[in-house]
Amino acid sequence: TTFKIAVAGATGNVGREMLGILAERNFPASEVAALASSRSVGTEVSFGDKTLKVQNLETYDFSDTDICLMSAGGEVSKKFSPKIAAKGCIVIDNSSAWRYDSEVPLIVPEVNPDAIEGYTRKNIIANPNCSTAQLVVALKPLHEKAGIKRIVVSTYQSVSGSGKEGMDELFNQTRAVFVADPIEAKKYPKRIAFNVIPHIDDFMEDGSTKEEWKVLAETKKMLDPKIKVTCTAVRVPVFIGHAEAVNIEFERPITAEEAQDILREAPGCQVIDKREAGGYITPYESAGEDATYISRIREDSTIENGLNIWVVSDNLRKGAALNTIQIAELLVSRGLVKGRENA
Ligand code: 11C
Repeated sequence: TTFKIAVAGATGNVGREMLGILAERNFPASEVAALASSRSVGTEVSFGDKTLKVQNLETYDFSDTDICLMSAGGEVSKKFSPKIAAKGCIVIDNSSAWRYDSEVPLIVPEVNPDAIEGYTRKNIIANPNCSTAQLVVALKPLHEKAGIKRIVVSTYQSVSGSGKEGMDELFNQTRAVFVADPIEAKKYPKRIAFNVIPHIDDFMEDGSTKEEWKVLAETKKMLDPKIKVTCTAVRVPVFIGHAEAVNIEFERPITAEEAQDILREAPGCQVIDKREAGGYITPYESAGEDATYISRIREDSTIENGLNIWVVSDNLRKGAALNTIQIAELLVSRGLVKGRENA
């Protein structure tokens, strides 16, 4: 059986990564359409060793498309996803538009695969925020073992999380520093080159940012609504790979050694934890990789049943494109999407 796939937002950071991963994993696609706004129509994007001409999302006929992987931003998704879903095409959306809708499952296949069955209510499935995806992959097996009560998360998020413009801004400002040109800040409210910015997404009434709220709301929805979550989200001058320092308080005792053993066996996780110079992962090494890496696993003796961990993953892959394609694979493996028999 093969499936007709559309990638909406195909020219963006995540859209291009989606096309790359579909090809890399040999997704059983009979056809892949690259879609974007009318501005990008006619440009070309790579799909494995082929190139695809970008078609217009606004006029594309979805009636015989099985799955639409959507990464075109929240506003576009709000407008188009219901229309696409009404044509019988399942939308897997990477924006925050549908994540908090009780009729839309929010899925990380290693964490809550069974929740996918709820997709039929809207024909839409949501993909989490990049910071949450890698976090819950690491937390799930620990939660099963010792029950998580509360987590304190500090993120170190790369500029690719804010799209190509974020990457260009880091590059241009870094170059400007070296050639002593004036520094222009367009994408971020402060300079990002050789700096860190404690502000991602909009501010909310209680003083937290939307990014920090997303980590909280999405962790509760996917892992356990009883877990208390507090987060500080920080943008750092790194191109690809988000890192997170996570302090965890458990219901029951768990040693660092037990946590290491559990994480070594856990799906999607890779432990790199040598307790010596260089014996840990950094975002730079995570770029282009699929795993959620965990390092610096140690007990926190300032609280009862406490652990600290360092979690790193490629935000464009597990944080976005890879997870979306794993959701599509889950639909296929559970027989939830029809597709067509090969001739
Ligand atoms: C960032 N986490 O790094 C954001 C990007 O809700 O899907 C993804 C925003 C989202 O800026």
